[in-house]
Order: sequence, then structure tokens, then C-alpha cells
Amino acid sequence: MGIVNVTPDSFSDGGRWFDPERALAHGLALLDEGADILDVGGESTRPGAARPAVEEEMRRVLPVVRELVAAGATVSVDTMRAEVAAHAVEAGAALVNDVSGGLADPAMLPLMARAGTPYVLMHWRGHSAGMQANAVYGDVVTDVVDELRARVDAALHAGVPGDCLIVDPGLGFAKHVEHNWRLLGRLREVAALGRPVLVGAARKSFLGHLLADPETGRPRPAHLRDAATSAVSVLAAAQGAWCVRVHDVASTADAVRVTARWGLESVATPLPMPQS
Ligand code: PMM
Repeated sequence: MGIVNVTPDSFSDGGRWFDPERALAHGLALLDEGADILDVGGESTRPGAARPAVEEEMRRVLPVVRELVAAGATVSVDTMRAEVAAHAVEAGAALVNDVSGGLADPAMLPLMARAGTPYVLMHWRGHSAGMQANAVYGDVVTDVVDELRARVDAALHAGVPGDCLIVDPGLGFAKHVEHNWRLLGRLREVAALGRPVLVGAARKSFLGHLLADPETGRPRPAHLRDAATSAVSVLAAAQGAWCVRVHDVASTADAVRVTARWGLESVATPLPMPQS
């Protein structure tokens, strides 16, 4: 899944694709690089970000969704608002990616029950402005899995078809650095919910901390985190992730292809055993 942020303020690419023409060109380039899905978003969710008005969010995303669909892309809309999701689906979006897992807008689950498109429920504990204060867990993996299970149950209860549901541990959302690593290391426990898993690690600050300058301690800048992102993509794919959401599609597409081939090879061709 390639990211098309039509925002002035996203943390790693804010402003670069804010102009709809540039967003469209960027989406087409990501398709060429091998993206299967393009995720179009008009609201930055960086910690502390302010929310755009709903009209502004629609003004940002709908033309880009429409054009990418017309170009033959499978498009996802990254929104917490039912109204934006409904218009995007009408414009041809094939998937709704809701970072709030249906918590931000009470109209979202009923909409998804009617829309019948795949729906990503991400683990979320509140809007960006204050979310890091909610990064308090017993065991982070158990807590996130329990809270995701509750969202899956709420979606099913609202009538969203079970085979439409995708779950996401929400890396960086009300998570401190160590929480993200624990969730990645135990991704199989998220997969044990029995739903496809989406992982969004791309360029996030826990990677910047890992790669910090050893002398100054300064985190690696966001645009220099793509190699680390593809390493996460490989490991997430090897642990059964259904999808990885990334900015640099080329490196992740190659890395995931290697992972798939490696797995098939080991199944198809068992290692030769020593003769006794
Ligand atoms: N992260 C961001 C935005 N949308 N959606 C899902 N499903 N999972 C994520 O982890 C996620 C997301 C924030 O990252 P960005 O500013 O680089 O888009």
C-alpha cells in the first residue's frame, strides 16, 4: 500500500503532495513502483496535529481519489469521518482505512455496514492532539489485541461483514518507542485475531530513534528511514502481515517479493538432509 498524503503537515512528507496534480502524479509513480493499493489521506495524524474541517478534508481527497480510480488504481481512503468515506466510496474507493477503528465518528460503522468494502480498523486511543498521554499499558500487546478485538466485535455488531475487516496495531498512535517494537516482535498475536493484518511502520519516529546519530543522539531524519522501513516490511510479511503501508514503494515491493519467494522456496524445496 503506497501512501498519498494530500496534507500540508504530515510528519514525513507534509506539503509535498498537497497540490492535487502532484498528488495524482505521485500516486501514479507509486503504482509504477509496484503498489497494489494507494492510500489517499487528507488529515495528518502526527502527534499534536490539528484537524482540518470536513469540507477541507473532502476538498483535498476526493479529486485525487476520483483521478486515481479513473487511472485504474485500487484506492483506499484514509479517513476517520463517515461523510468523507461515503463520498470517497462513491468516487470509486475500494477500501476505507480508519485509524480510529470506528471510534472517532459514530456514523462510520453503520456506513461500513452498508458500503460493503474492506475496512481497516486501527488501534487508536484518541485524536492526535493528546494521544501520547494515552500511551499507558499493562502488557502493550495483550492490551492492543484486546482493544482491537472489541472494535472487531463492535463492527460485526453494527453489521459490517466479517470478511471485510482488517486490523492494524496502530504503530506510533498512543505508543512510545518500546511499545512499537513489542507489537512488531509479537505481530503473530495480532494475526491470531483471525483477520488480515495491516502494518504502518513507514518512516515512523521509533525507526528514527533506532537509527539515531551515535554522537549527537539526534534521531535519523524521516526521509532517511526507508531501508529500515523495508526491513520492517520483510519481517512483517514473514510474520503473515497482509499489507504494509509505506511511502517508498519500490524498496518495500522488492523486499516483499524476496520474502514471498523465500517462503515458497522453503515449502517447495525442502533442504537436503544429511545421509546417515
Ligand atoms: N499511519 C499513519 C496514517 N494512516 N493508517 C493505518 N492503517 N496504519 C498506520 O499506521 C497509519 C495510517 C500516519 O503516518 P503518515 O503520516 O506517514 O501517513
